[in-house]
Amino acid sequence: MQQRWKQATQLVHAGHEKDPSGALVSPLYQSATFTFTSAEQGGRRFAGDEPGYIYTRLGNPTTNELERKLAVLEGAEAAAATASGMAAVSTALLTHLSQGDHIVASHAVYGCTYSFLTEHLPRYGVEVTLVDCKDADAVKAAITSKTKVLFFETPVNPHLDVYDISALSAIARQQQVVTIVDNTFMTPLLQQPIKLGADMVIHSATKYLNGHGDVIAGMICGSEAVIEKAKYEVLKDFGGVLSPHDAWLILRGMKTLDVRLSRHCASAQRIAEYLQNHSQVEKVYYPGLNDHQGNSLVGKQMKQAGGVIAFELRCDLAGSIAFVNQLKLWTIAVSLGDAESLIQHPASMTHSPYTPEQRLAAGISDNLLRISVGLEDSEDLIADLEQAFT
Ligand code: LCS
Repeated sequence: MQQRWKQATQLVHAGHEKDPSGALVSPLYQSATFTFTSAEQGGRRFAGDEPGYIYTRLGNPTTNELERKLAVLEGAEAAAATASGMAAVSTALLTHLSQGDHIVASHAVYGCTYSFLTEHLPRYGVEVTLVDCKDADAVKAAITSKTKVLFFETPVNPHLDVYDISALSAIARQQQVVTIVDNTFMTPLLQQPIKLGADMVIHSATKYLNGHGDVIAGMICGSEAVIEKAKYEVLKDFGGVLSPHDAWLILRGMKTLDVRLSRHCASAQRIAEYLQNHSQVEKVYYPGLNDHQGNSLVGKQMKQAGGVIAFELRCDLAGSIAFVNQLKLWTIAVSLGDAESLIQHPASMTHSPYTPEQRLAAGISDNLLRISVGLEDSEDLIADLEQAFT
């Protein structure tokens, strides 16, 4: 039944089980461990012969509620919560990859994902090929007999390139390659990669899912079998599980995701158009604009264009930095998807793990600024941008 609800209803009710006390809101199970009625029962639980909780690193009722909710929203069989978006990236990849394997990944991804792909995976004997996933033929050509995973974000952090999930997943599937999509910028409300053919979805739940800037968290979604492996082989031993308190905060935050996203998207469209028409702006990157590379997929693959915009000013780097420092209402900070509107400089902040040459190859210019449009009134946000231009 939960699968048939509209997503706004799923956000409020999916995964929730009535509490015996009658509490409207699920209680927070802030407990590291769970008691057994006998030594025999403990043994049975460890052996998997009896269901029930053991220890929060292996499962917790509050965390499980969040996992059930996100799985329903993504149209996945199951989900696992992780301690950060990076724990989601590493867990999803380590679930599939072993020494000698090969992965094809997008050349433009969040900075620490880039480090994980290019510095850490090779240390464990995994070969990585980076490609521009706008070019489906290049993706196809990069796949070898050793390729196990195709990994990309769409839209891409920070310049919002959009990749065709159905086309890329189909190419991967033909070669028995697993497609993993980072859906952080969209959330399942704007894009459902599994329904488009991807095998796994990951999130930095730090962003829109929680939405209040007070939690670091991640999620992975996929088939029952893959999530079982991720939880009881990778997360159990590598240890990057989410704290139940943070899971409880995300459960609270997610109830309002639908209404928050409506505001984020409407304001971002307005602000993108304002920037596009500004004489001091060189280029705006926002999928909701007609001239954007991914515009034809808005309304199809993605319901709306989201709340993040990137742009370049008609000035040098020092001028761009001066513009950022001139803002009063926009806050200078990394992260995105919060109530507060944020601005950051990818080359020196989120994408600083790249070398300048790697950024150039990935299409991330040194002049690029990235904004996350918050929940303030868009007129106030535009007025603040306007005073920073003058
Ligand atoms: N995936 C994407 C697309 C991200 O944007 C981020 C973080 C992560 C994964 C990692 O998530 P975390 O561990 O931080 O929860 N992106 C950030 C950003 O653009 N600014 O600060 C963090």
